[in-house]
Amino acid sequence: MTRRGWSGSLGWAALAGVVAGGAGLAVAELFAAFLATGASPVFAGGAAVVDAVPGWLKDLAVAWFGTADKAVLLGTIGVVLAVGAALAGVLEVRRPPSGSLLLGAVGVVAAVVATLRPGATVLWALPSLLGIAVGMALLRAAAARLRAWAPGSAAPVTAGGPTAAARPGAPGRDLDRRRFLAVTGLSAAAAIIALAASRAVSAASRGVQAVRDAVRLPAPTAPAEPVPQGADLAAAAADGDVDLAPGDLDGLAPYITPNVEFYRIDTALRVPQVDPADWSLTVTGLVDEPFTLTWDELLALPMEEHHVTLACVSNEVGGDLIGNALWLGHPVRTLLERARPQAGADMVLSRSVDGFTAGTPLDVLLDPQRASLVAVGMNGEPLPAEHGFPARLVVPGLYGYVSATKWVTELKVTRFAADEGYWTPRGWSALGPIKLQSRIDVPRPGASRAAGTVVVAGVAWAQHTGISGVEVRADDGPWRPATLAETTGPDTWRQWWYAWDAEPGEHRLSVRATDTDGLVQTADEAPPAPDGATGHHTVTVSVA
Ligand SMILES: Nc1nc2c(c(=O)[nH]1)N[C@H]1C(S)=C(S)[C@@H](COP(=O)(O)O)O[C@H]1N2
Ligand SMILES: [Mo]
Repeated sequence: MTRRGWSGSLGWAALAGVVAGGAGLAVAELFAAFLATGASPVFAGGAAVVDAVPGWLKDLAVAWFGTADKAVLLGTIGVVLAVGAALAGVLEVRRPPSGSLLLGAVGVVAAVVATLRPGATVLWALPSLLGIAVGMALLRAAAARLRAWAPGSAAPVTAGGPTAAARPGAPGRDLDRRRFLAVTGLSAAAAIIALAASRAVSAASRGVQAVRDAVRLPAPTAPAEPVPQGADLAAAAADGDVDLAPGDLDGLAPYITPNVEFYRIDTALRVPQVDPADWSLTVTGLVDEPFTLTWDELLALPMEEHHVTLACVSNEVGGDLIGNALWLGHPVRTLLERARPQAGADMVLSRSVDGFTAGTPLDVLLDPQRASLVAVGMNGEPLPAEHGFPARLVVPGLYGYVSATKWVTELKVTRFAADEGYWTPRGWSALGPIKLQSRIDVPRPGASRAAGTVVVAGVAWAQHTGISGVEVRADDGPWRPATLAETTGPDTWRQWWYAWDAEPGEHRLSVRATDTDGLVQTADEAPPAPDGATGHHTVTVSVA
């Protein structure tokens, strides 16, 4: 065997492995598309990785890749699987059946992982098992043909010397080569067909999109507090209501965040597609009267509207994992009161269809002064699928990870001593009140401005307490009061602006807020974990 032939057959072996593995995976995906999308080995495996990776790695992934973190994860899984399958191909040709056993082991692991996903049944093992059986059979067949065609690729030639087929120019070789290529080519074709079919089947889940688009939300029995004219500075500037040129505010987050721009944070690799016809909300646990509501029953209840600014605990100082929306929903409080919580209960564990849970203090949810909603509408539309369609929780004043369960299906009244939400065992605090914070949106870091009056603007938030003041300073100068925009109330962020008299040079601009309790935002820097970042947002600008 020449070197060239040796490496050439290694390449064929690797290709056979990748094709067989790919075909097995495609078969598994197709089966999963029919059975349960969550049973797909790729997504069950990916979700298991998401749940298992340590918090610091997850934070790093978000920091590096932002909202592309899920695509990067799936891409990485794809590369690892392809390399593993290539290895299985080489092993199967050289030391049968070690390669197909390797594939089988991966398939069994995938099957077990799938059965451990939230809401899984033992049936969820089937797609992986069936897929891997197909992959193993294809690999064995391809490897046998390849060994016959290029025997140098097998384990060191044993006593007795090369077989007839191995001799150059032997008539059998051509036939074996054609057989190998046929097996591999047919496997590849089967993989492509299975993949296309599974895409077609999952396209049916887009049906939920059509159902969402057809939903007519009820009118609120208690409509929203009106948004004051001066809550959105850019709009006010455009109307001539404040002495600012609209262009001065380019980059300032709008008071209401449009749904398409609203940040999205969750552990779901595939957005759950929940048909309201199959959905229900159960109130259970330490209650005297557990009950279940259907979608129609929920929509028939009185609906309230409320502006609430959601924030993620992972938001860095100056970050954009925060957004403000008008939510339509039914108060969580009345649902809990109807179920009649028992003495000793102090937490509500809300659960999503995808297994995510959040632990919220019961007294917060029972507080008549706090508009905690089972929300069905967001800025006048049904919830977008990524934001929890058909229903989610929205609790003013608490970070999302302890309150804002999307695709919510269960409210379990319980005790902090007995239950914990998804993020608590992963190093995040059991309680997550939103911390007083402020952000400079204008100018952007690194921006250049002409000397003279420079408009500085941004947002500040202290949900459910409210913002009473914002101050800005340049370099180590004195804190100067900014002008506050109006707001609907304490549950949302508040815009602010400041006319800075800028002199030439490089300058650092910082902001700090004060809440209506008189608390001044701390300069102490803390990272997001375990209960929210602190410190002053500072941007550097150059003035010429
Ligand atoms: N089902 C589910 N709900 C969830 C989460 C999740 O991972 N799964 N993440 C929570 C977190 S950490 C935040 S900050 C908010 C974000 O809500 P949004 O994506 O609508 O902005 O959703 C919360 N609800
Ligand atoms: Mo979050």
